[in-house]
Amino acid sequence: MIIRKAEFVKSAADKSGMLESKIPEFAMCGRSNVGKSTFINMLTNNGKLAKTSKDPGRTRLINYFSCNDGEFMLVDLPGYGYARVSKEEKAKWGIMIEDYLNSSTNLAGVILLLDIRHSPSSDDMIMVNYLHQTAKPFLLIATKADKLSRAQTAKQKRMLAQDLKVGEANIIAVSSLKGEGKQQVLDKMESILNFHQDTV
Ligand SMILES: Nc1nc2c(ncn2[C@@H]2O[C@H](COP(=O)(O)OP(=O)(O)OP(=O)(O)O)[C@@H](O)[C@H]2O)c(=O)[nH]1
Ligand SMILES: [Mg+2]
Repeated sequence: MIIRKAEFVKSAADKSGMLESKIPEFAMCGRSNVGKSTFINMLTNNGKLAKTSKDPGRTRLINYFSCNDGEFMLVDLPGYGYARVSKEEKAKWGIMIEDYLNSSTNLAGVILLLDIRHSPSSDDMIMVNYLHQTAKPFLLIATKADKLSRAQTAKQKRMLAQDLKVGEANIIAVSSLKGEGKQQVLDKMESILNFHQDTV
C-alpha cells in the first residue's frame, strides 16, 4: 500500500466532535513525545501534516486525517503519561482516548507506539492489556530506532516483546526520520484494512 494523498479533516475535543464515519480508522496511541504525529507525517510523506514538537504534550485534540481520498483515516490522539500537565488535563486526555476507543464506529486497528529505548510504562501496559482483550487488530511500533545501533535495536525489540507478552515479529522498529520500517507498516495496515472490510 502507498499513501498518495492525505489531508486534515477535523479536530475533536470530546465525544461530541468525534466522527461517525463510514471510513475505516487507524488510531495512533502512545506516550506523549513517543512520535505519533511524526509517524503520521512519515507514512503520508508530508512533514507538515500533523503538528509535532520536541516538547511532550503537543497534540491536545483528536485529529483526523483522510488518506487516499477517503480510503481510510489516520487518527492522531493526544499522548498519555505527560507528567507536566495538570491532573485535570491528564484526566481529560485519558477520557478523550478512552471515549475514542470505546465509541469510534469504524475503528479498523490501533497503532500503539513505544520508544524503542525505554521499557513500557504502566500506562503502556494498560493499553496493551486493553488491546489484548478487545478483538481489534493492533500494531506495535518501536519508534526512534535511528537512535540505536542495529544490535541495540534487536536487543530492545526482544525486551519489549517480553514485557508486552508478544512475539518479537509483532513489533516493528521504525525511524520516522529515516523512513525505516515504513513499508512494513503500510503492508500490515493493508492486511488489517482487508480484514476489516471482510468483517463489516
Ligand atoms: N530521532 C528520532 N526522533 C523522532 C522520531 N519520531 C519522532 N521524533 C521526535 O520526537 C519528538 C516528539 O515527536 P511527536 O511526533 O511530536 O510526538 P507525539 O507522540 O505526537 O507527542 P504528543 O503529541 O505530545 O503526544 C519530536 O522532536 C520528533 O522530531 C524518530 O523516529 N527518530
Ligand atoms: Mg502528537
